[in-house]
Amino acid sequence: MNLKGQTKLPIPAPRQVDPEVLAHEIVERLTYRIGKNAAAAKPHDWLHAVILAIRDRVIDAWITSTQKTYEEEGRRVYYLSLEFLIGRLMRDAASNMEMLDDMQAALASLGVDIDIIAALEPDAALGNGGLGRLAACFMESMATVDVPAYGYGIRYVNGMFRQEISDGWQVELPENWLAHGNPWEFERREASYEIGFGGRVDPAEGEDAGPHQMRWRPAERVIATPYDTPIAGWRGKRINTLRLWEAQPIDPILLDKFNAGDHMGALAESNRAESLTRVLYPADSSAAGQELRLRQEYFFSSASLQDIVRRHIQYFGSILTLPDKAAIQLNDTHPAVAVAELMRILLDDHGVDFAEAWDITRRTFSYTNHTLLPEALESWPVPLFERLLPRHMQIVYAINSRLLGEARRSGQFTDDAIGTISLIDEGGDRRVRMGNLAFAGSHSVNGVSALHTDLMKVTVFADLHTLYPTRINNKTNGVTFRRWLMQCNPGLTGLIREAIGDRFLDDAQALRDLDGFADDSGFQEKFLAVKRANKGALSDLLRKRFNARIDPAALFDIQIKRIHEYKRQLLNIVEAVSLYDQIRSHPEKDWVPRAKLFGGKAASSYHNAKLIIKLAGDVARAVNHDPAVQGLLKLQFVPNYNVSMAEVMIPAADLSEQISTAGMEASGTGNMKFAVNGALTIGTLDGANVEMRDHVGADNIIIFGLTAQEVNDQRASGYVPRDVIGQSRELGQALDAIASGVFSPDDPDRYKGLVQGLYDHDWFMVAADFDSYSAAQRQVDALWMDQSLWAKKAIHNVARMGWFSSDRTIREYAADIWKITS
Ligand code: GPQ
Repeated sequence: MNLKGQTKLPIPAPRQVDPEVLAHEIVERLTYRIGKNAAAAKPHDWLHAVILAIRDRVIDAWITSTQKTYEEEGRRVYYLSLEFLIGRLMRDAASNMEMLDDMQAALASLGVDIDIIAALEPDAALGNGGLGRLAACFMESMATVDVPAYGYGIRYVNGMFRQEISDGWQVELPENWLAHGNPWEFERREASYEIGFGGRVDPAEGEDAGPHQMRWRPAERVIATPYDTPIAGWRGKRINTLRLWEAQPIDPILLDKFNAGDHMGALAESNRAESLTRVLYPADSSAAGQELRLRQEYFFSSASLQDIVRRHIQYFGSILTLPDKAAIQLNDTHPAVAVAELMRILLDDHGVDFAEAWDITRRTFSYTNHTLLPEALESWPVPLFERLLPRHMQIVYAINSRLLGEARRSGQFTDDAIGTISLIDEGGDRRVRMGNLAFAGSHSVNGVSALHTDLMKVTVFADLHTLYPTRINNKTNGVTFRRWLMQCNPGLTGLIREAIGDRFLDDAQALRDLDGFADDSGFQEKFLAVKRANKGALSDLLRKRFNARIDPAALFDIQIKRIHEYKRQLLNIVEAVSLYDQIRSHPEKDWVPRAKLFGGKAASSYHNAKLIIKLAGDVARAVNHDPAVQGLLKLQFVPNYNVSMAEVMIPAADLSEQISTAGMEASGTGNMKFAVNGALTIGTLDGANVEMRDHVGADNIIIFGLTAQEVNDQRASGYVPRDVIGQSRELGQALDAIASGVFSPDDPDRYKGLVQGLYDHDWFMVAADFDSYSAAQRQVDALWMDQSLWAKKAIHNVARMGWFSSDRTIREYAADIWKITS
């Protein structure tokens, strides 16, 4: 059905929002959708009923937004991402629809505590970490700043694994967010597509077939079926769609096989198809590598492209105008095969000639790079790529010959440089470089912080940058202040509203007005009281869940993020060991009570990351049981860190640990969330920390350690960690204690190899930065003694972080890359 031109569609009557009406609606949903009365309803039934009531409001606005998008006929954004780390949606949707307070009152009138039922909603954990959470923030901001956008991804049945800690070791358990259904999603079976794999390629038949036109005959096919979730922007202004694909078999069961007694064989095809979208690879900043991953990448890229092209042709007639109406953003290289897929659709399905197809493709795509780590740069063995996607392999070769021709003709490159520009890595086994494919197939390639973008130009993409010097641009990341301030920290939000009014709710930069209160001692006290209440709430939660005893009066020092050597949780732990040692040696000193909290998941196959988790636990056990440091130092590893846990931990932090080796963290986004919630940052000049310092002021952030340039220089000039350790008594002692088994008496050699690695290589410069980090921590202690000064600096942080709203980031993407003015 074509809605174009039809202006008078029937729509539901407008709804009132007040507690009484909402209470009726909830009871109505409970009765007729869930089949229970209030007396029989369990907390999960109430949650379901509440979500249905909120959902109806969202749907009203969703229909309006969708219609507006069609009528405006402007360019739409398609955000392709293998990860969307959404978390819970109930509070987010209610808050953005401006019904949270009324909903709370409605529930109270029914004798239901909104906090209790909210905690029952499973996290949608369809992502690993920063990259996936950024996609979720962007979806919310695109709706908020009125950009018509679709997110495209995979509906994993099992998202990010649940982490348990058993005897100190990480154990990975399957997560099952869909176990009890998902009231936020709608299956759209009319928009299903076939996705092919393998098979052969024949020349296209017919007189008017062009020289580049081929016919791919896949050996295997699956169906992609979408599930749509509405994403509400602030004040319900616009509702966009997150469309996640599920793989289904063409034949759910092969009855002939079944009837012949081959029961397993009858279901084999079905199992194979369903396994495609079964599980998220828990690979953060590392290439997942396996064939199933390439299948996932192609599956969702192809389904999304077919959907985009189908919609475009339905409304605008010709595929040739696609770039005028569609801006496709590739979130890292995971969907980079979409470049070859669009070329295939243009060449083979629509008979467009190669030059024009390539022009259309490049005007349509843009690509965001999220890391410079070599181990994370995706490439696929040519034989695998060719077997799975024979037609795409031909297209990659054809693109490559043009690309290399252009590079050669420019006369700027040596043979070696041509080798780095090539889409095929010819060193060792031949591999398809997905980063180069994404770069070549896009009109814009962006980094995620100023430093990261600068480094991109001189490292991974140096030669491609020389060939296309205007393509690389920067879009510093941001976070949505709705979730990461207003929803997770109502205490601070209320205090800010009292002080400066409500303007900041719509314009994060208006937080600036809070600067005027930084010196106001009355405000400082209230600010500290809010923080103290948030710390109390976290402390209560940790006691209830993990039987941990954390004194809310201590300085809460928090490092939560994926466990990765470059993020240097090890530096933090070694410093804690050193502090422990110093407190015991000098009990007479005036030590600041600290609680060091850690959280994060390790990739399942990442040995050192798992060992670091074990070390955190081992050190915690020793420290927490030692009466000599009672009340002065506590360590706690918080299991199963996820979005919902972040929402409790971040508002409770005094100190935010952002201590990656300079040059290695592309941006960071946790750093931003902490600062806007009034934590001070201890950090290196890495990623977005650099720009945070520029915004909050060098006096209001604690910076230590080598710069990216210095890290580079030291590595180049022969860094000798053993010598550095030899010169630092504190570091030497801490490492000795760890290596000799002081914290692992049950297995004294457990950390020998880990410590040996620091002596021998220390690629991540733990030793080089240790003294500087330790001195910075003592500076933090000194500052903590002056609570008024601490509060003043923290308030400046809140006031000056407005620029890091993802609304600002999205406006920059819209203006510079997507060319959308909203
Ligand atoms: N990031 Cl390549 C991930 O979370 N996963 C990945 O696979 C890659 C990058 C992060 C990156 O490490 C952070 O510095 C960024 O802030 C984040 O992406 C969003 O850009």
